[in-house]
Amino acid sequence: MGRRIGIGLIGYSFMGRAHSSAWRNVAAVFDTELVPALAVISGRHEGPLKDAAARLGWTDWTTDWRALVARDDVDVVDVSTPGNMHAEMAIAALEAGKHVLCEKPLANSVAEAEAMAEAARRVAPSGVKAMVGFNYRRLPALALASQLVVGGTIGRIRHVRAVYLQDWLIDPAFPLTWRLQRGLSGSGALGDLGAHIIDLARFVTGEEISEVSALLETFVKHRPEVGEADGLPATTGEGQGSVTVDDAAVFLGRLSGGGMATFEATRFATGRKNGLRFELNGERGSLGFDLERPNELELYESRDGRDAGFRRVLVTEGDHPYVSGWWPPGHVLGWDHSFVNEARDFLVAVETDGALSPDFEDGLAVQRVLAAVETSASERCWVNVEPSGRYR
Ligand code: SOE
Repeated sequence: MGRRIGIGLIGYSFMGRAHSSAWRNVAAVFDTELVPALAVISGRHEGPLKDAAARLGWTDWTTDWRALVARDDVDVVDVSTPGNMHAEMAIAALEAGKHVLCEKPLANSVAEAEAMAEAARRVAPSGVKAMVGFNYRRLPALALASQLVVGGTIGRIRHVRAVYLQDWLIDPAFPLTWRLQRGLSGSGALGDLGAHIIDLARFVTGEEISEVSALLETFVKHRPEVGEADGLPATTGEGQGSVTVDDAAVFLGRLSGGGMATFEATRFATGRKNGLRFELNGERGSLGFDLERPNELELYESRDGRDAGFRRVLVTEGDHPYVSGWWPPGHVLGWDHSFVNEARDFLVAVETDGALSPDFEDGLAVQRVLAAVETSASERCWVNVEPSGRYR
């Protein structure tokens, strides 16, 4: 019998659902000492919030997130809201002595991310943990990729090639939701999708991105305004509003180890629904990953012979990262399992007062790359990224 740890979740939409499922299932999958109790969920609109609480398995609900933070039965505050609320909520929770899991990207600006990292540093000596939800690190294949690179299997990294492609904005009639408003989301495809592949590049290579050169584009500049009906977004039919974020971002980066990286993040890749592809070329080999085949890693190791070539590693063995908690070899995992694995790492770090990653310093490092990309695109020049000191 494990020990109870009370969870308070702010946000009940897409990420709120993914995180609820992770908190519900983690202790059944992994043998964690801490067992989450889904204490309370918060959101702004009572109707859909009550429905979500019942459907997602939460004991209680409140429309007042500050009341959630203040509760004695809440040990962890999970911030799964749009980015404009991350800083205020996460800092309030850390100052109240609660552990925090915050969705990505960490914040809407470097200043906010710095304040969050500073708050996390202040409370760290008392064992309070702060993690940012870059869930793709928790896919077994990408975790294995990181282990192989750090272990030297493919040698020094020459190239990172990363794309994250979606197409849900190709219709100009798609409404102006929060993700298309800079005040709410911070940026567009760049922060939403680009942040993931920036984090993966850092995680898998163990290197920083030291400078960038970028191009951003907003293809559809006006879209139907949205208001709210019954607490849910709805088109008002009252006209068009300005899109204030990028639809697509393409950028080059220099890696701190001397390699080159290219990144592409777009919501206009017609036909691509959630296409995250990642390739590394090293001195002695290469690695490839495609989210549409999430259990596989392509591995090439340079050697002589006419049968040399890429081989497909099925990352479902018991000694592969995270797999021991799940199913026998070949019983494949998917996107949502990454959130359960993330919850597991979070609980272990809290239980053991151990190191945890990606922490708010990692979130800040990604935020600095995002900001440098925006500066580079607007000023049409190369921009240095302030070093985080996390990786070499
Ligand atoms: C956006 O479409 C989105 O939902 C991201 O916000 C998630 O982080 C990504 O995993 C899937 O796409």
